[in-house]
Amino acid sequence: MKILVADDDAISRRIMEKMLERSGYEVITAEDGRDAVEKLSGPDSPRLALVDWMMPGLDGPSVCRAIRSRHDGRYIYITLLTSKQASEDIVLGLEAGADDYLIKPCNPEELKARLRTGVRILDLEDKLVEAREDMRYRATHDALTALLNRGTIVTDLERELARSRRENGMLSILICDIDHFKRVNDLYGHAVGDEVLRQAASLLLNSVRSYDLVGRYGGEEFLILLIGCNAALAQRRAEEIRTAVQKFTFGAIDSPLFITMSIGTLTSNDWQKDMTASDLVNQADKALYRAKAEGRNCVRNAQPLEQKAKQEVDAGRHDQSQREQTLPDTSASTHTRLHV
Ligand code: GH3
Ligand code: MG
Ligand code: MG
Repeated sequence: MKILVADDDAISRRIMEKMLERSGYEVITAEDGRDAVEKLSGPDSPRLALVDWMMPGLDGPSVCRAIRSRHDGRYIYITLLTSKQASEDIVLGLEAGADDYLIKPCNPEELKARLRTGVRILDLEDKLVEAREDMRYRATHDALTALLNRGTIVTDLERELARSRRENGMLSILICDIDHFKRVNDLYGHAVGDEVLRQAASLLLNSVRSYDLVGRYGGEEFLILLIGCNAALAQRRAEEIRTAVQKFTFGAIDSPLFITMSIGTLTSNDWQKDMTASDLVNQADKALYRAKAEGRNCVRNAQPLEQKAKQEVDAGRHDQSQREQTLPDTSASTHTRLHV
């Protein structure tokens, strides 16, 4: 384990370095407080530090304060070395952020034992951070597919809607639903259904750019947010996804299994003022229902209300049939290719 030894006195530094190296530490030395703060920065810097109190420039307590004022998430266990014995000095050192202190000259065995305490505390800290990260991941991701879960993708949609309004940027949402998925479960069982969902999820994730977002919205329904894609591009991407799913051989059973997907899309950079994320999903969902009604394995586009209203005013009519724009069905066939 790495340890930083900060002491302006070269001989004390050398003695400490030798002793700690014999105990198995990888020692990094600093000649003053500023040097210490610098060497305690960066992802690979030591997390254990032995810092002399009296140093030119930044003294030990100032080093502690500088380290504790950072918010980089890495905890550094700091032991102050001091010849000060008065309790008010010790209190000052601990209040500056030191974890422990040792009075010089220090007993090597006591120093090693105190450092072992530091290592134990750092291990505990690592486990806590790991547990926190694990909990954060579980709270935001779907357990079966490892995609973003419904709550997270909806929150992301709210954020992207706000950004689209603020920056006038294009935002597309794609709601994708596996066709006749119930048949997969009915014919092959739930475990095969689960495997198909996992593979479909990773296919979707691989079909988008790294800054687009993919979430599991419901059972066999996925929500994709394409950032900065205009309507034509979003349509093309949805078609590509639909085709990729249609062509993909799902390896969930001994023989090849094919499925298809219907997709509803919605794109705009000019959203109605009071429109919420769930209004957007509802509109895309209506386009998805049309895709289902019109044979499945196809993409249908919903036009944002704002644009529809403008067009209706321009056209001077309120023809219900104009309320949703239909893309030509470019799929080779609309029959279900579920080979079940
Ligand atoms: P449609 O083409 O109209 O979408 O038909 P569908 O069969 O895909 O849709 P339906 O809503 O009738 O059925 C969805 C099925 O998805 C029913 C449900 O049991 C299944 N399902 C939902 N979540 C999971 C899951 O986590 N694992 C598995 N194996 N099945 C799931
Ligand atoms: Mg379905
Ligand atoms: Mg469904």
